[in-house]
Amino acid sequence: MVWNKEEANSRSEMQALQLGRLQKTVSYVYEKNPQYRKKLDELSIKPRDIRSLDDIRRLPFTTKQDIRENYPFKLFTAPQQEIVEYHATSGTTGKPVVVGYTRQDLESWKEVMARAFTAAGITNKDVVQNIYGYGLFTGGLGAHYGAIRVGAAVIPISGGNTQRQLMLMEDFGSTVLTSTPSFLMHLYEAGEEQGIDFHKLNLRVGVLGAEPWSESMRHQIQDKFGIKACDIYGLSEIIGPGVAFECLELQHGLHINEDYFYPEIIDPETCEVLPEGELGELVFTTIANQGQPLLRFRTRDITRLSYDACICGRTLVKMDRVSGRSDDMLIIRGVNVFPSQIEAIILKREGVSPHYMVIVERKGAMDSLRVKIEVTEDFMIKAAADILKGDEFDILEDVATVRSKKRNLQQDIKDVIGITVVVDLVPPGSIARSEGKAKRIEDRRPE
Ligand code: DLL
Repeated sequence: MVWNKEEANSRSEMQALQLGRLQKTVSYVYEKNPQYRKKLDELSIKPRDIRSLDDIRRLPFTTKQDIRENYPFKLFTAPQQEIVEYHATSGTTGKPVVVGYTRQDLESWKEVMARAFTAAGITNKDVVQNIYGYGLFTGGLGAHYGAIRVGAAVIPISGGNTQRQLMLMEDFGSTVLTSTPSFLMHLYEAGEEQGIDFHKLNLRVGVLGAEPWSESMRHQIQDKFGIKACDIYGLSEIIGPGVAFECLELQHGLHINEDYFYPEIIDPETCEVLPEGELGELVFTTIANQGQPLLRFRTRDITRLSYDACICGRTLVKMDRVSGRSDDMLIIRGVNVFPSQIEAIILKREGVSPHYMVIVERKGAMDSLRVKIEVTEDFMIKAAADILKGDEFDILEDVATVRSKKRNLQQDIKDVIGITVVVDLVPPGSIARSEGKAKRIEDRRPE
């Protein structure tokens, strides 16, 4: 079932809709926004030059830096009195990236989120425990709006609050969890410790995103909670969550709401547009936004597009799950490394949990990689029991197991990423948990 009929448009219907909206957006920003007018004038482009969808390639790119430099409102195109809500991302340095929504933008957001929830099978019978943070982060309110639009009941609990999350999950009979995958894993561990059997609860579906996660992480979450887990993607600059979403039927690849956000894939080095199926940086032009429309916004997220038909009946173009960000990519001795590659290996191994931290250090002129990985609770309990029993043979066996586990992980990671790493196995709970997006990289190299 689709929420809007546009989700199943024919390609020609979709392209006609996109072209009309693109032309309108270019005229709108040219007329109303001095920054865009200046940029387009410098390139000698007038709105009337946009005659086909391919003409989008003539438009300039926009980056996070451009938004920052125009802090807080200079890239807004709608007049101040039409803005009804602000959001912002914290970013790592300096001023946040600010976005502003008009009433109509909020309507669009509700619609695209309703599409995502409908695709995950969520209806007015559901109780959505919304674990995404409320506030300037778009996750909380985005999921809130979408849940209400489909008629579900929302528990606006926000992030953190582990004990209360577990209590309400049981007492309110939550059927849907909306959360970052990493925080959900933390909730599972906390609940398991208290003897909660998640399979006995009413939980059915998870709509998870805001950070990269792997297929193996999906399987673990589905098994542990007894739910189906669908991926949801988005970024504040474009609208927040709801830019793209997975369907329950296939759970493979995310449908992009391309009648709102026009996607392209570019080579991040040359900025050349890549053909369908090639891996590169995702770029969006918002073609229905009013508050702060963005032309060719460089997301830094790495993925590929596919226009193949989907079994769910949607014709919306699909993107692969995001494998990482080009700026999350570590370059170690010339080799490109994504934390997600390491995560995929960890998740396939027994005795270790998906809580890990990749540490980059520099010794002399050489960069080196260390990966801290937590062992599981079961593994620790057995080792501790052997030590208490004082059975030397068992203790020696435990030590040998740890050593071989460490060696195997080091070898597996080397096989995949191509460089030697040191693995440190650490006790459960020793890597800091985040209430929102997980932090996986600690770069200790001097600036
Ligand atoms: O994370 C919006 C969101 C909230 C999406 C809730 C999904 C659910 P930002 O804080 O601006 O917005 O961060 C955007 O997070 O460019 C990606 O790098 C990453 N990201 C978001 N969703 C996914 C996902 C929200 N499903 C940045 N898979 C994006 C991988 C994701 N990465």
